[in-house]
Amino acid sequence: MNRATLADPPLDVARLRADFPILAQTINGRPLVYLDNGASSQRPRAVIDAERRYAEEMHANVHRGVHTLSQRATDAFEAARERVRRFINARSIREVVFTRGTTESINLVANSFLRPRLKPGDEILISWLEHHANIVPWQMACEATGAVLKVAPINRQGELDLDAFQALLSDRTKLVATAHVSNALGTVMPVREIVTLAHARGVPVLLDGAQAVPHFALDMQALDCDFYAFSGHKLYGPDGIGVLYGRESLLEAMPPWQGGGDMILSVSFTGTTYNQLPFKFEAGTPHMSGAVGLAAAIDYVDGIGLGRIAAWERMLLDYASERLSAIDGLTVIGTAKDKASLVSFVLDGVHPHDIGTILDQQGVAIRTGHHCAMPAIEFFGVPATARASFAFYNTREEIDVLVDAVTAARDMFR
Ligand code: 7TS
Repeated sequence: MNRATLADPPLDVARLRADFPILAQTINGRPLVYLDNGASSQRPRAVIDAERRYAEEMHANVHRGVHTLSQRATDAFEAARERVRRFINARSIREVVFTRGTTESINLVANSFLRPRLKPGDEILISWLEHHANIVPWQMACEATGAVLKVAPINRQGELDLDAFQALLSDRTKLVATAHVSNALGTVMPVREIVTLAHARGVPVLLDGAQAVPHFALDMQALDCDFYAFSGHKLYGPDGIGVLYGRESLLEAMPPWQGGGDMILSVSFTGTTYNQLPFKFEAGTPHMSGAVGLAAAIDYVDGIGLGRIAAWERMLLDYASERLSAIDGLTVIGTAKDKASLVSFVLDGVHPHDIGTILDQQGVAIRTGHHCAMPAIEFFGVPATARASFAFYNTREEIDVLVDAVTAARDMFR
C-alpha cells in the first residue's frame, strides 16, 4: 500500500497523545502500542485531574447533607448528569440513570422493564453478534418466566440479516435488544432500520452502545430508541460508571430494581414511597467521582470533536485492514461494509492466545479470545480471534508495529 496517499485528517495526534500519561511508557522494553481500546480505553490527564480534584475539594455523600461539601459533591454529580444528557441529546436528565456500566444498565432493563411484562411464550429478539451482557440477562428473564429468546442471523461478513430480523418480529415480541456496534467483529448495526421495524410493530428497542459511544456522536431523540446503555471506561473515562438512557414514559412506569437509600422519598414499615426519576433507579451511594470523571471525558472528547475522531479512526481501520489482510495466512473475521475501528483476525497455525503473548513481548496490547461474544465468534468456525481495536490516539506507525509483530508471530510457528 502506498502510505503517502493516505490523507491525514486534521488531528494532531502527537499533541493528543501527550494528554495520556499511560501511553508514554515502555512494556517489555518496547514503547507501548495500546490496541485494546475496545476492552477499555485510556484516560487523559483531564479525566484523572477531574477525579483527583473531586477527591481533594468536593468529596462527601450526595443528595444527603446540608453541609457545604455535600452540596458541592451533589452539584458536581448532577452537573455530570446534565453533561451526559447534552452529550446524548436526551430530552431530560430524568432519562439519564447512572449505573456501574453497560452490563448493569442492561440488567436494570431486564429486571425492571421486561420481567414484569413477560408471560410464557413471549419473545425477546436479539442478534447473533451480541456481547454476553446483551444475551445472558435476557436468557435469565426467559428462564424465570417461560419466555423465549429469538436470535436474528448474520451473514458471512458479520452483517445483520435485516429481512430475517423483520420476519422474527412477531406479536409476541416484547423487546428488541441489539448492539449498536459489535465488539467482536466491529460491525455497525443498522440501528435506524431496527428501531423503525420494531416500532412499526409497537416493540420497544434497547441498544447496547458500549462500542459505539467512543466513535460516533449520539442523539437519543433522532435515534428514537427506548433504552441505550454504555460504559464510561470505553469512552476515555473511569471504570465503574455507566449510563442507562431510558425513554421517560417507560422509566416512569417501571418499578425500582434495587432498594435502598436515595431511591426513596419516605419509608415506613407499612409502605415506602419511591423517589422521582432518575433517582428511583439509583439505590445506594453512587460512583460520584466516576460521574465527575465521565463528564470530564465527555468534555475532552467533545473538545476534539467526534467527527474528527471518526475520520481519523476510519483512516486507521482502512490502513490496518489493508495491511493485516496482506499477511499470508491471516484471515480477517468480520468484514461488514460498515465497521467501527477494530479488526478481529485469525492466523493459520497460531492460536490467538499465542499471538497475544508474542505481541505483548513487543509491547503491543491486543485482546485475544471470544471477546465475551461466543456465538458470534463460533459462527465463523473459530474458537477465538485476536482483536486490535483503535482509538484516536493510535497512529499508522503503531499499526506498522502490529503488522510486523503479527508477521513475526506467524514466522515463529512456520
Ligand atoms: N456490550 C458490548 C458491545 C461490549 O463491548 C461490552 C464490553 C459490554 C457490553 C459490557 O460492558 P461493561 O463495561 O459492562 O463490561 N466489551 C468488552 C470487550 O470487547 N473487551 O472487554 C470488554
